[in-house]
Amino acid sequence: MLKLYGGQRSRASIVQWYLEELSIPYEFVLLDMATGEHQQPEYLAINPIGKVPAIEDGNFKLWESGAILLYIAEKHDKLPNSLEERSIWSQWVLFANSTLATGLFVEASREKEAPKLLTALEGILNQTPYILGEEFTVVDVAVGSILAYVPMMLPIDLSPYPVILDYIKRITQRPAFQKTIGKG
Ligand SMILES: N[C@@H](CCC(=O)N[C@@H](CS)C(=O)NCC(=O)O)C(=O)O
Repeated sequence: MLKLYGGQRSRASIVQWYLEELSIPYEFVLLDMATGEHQQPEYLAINPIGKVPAIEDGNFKLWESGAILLYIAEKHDKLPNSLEERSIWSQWVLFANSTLATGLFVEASREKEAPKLLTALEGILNQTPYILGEEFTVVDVAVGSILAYVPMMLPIDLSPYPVILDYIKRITQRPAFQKTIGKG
């Protein structure tokens, strides 16, 4: 069975959300990050960078939540066939984990970056219910998790972005979200 390594309230919940969406059986290996279990040789053999999440799928090891999301999507035939379409999906997952997460979470750049990023996403989500169109995809797990963290933990006023607020409401009501990130 796939093993997902994470800490309490960590980004492992993003991967866990997607595993629950696809009803994939997994074992959640909870590391005691407060005592530095993620820095111990046993875990560094899985992720030498010493961060969570990481997975073990048989003998295969993988870390970085975005890479793990795309691996799970591909393994379960959820990615589109054409190179161009698949690249658009990667674009969004990378955007979520780099540009969006940095722009919202890093305090020093938040004031400058957050309005630009949120205004762009407000426009995109005004066209369709999910990032890539009518259907919920792994891209919504990547982008949606970062957006859903905003009201949970960041001092960002989302009231100028009613479409984003509506999107957050839509994705956070999903049972798989409630069972994972939504559990707190
Ligand atoms: N970009 C990485 C971020 C991983 C990350 O920063 N994880 C945090 C927990 S949410 C961590 O392991 N922190 C422990 C540490 O830095 O010692 C991903 O999305 O997987």
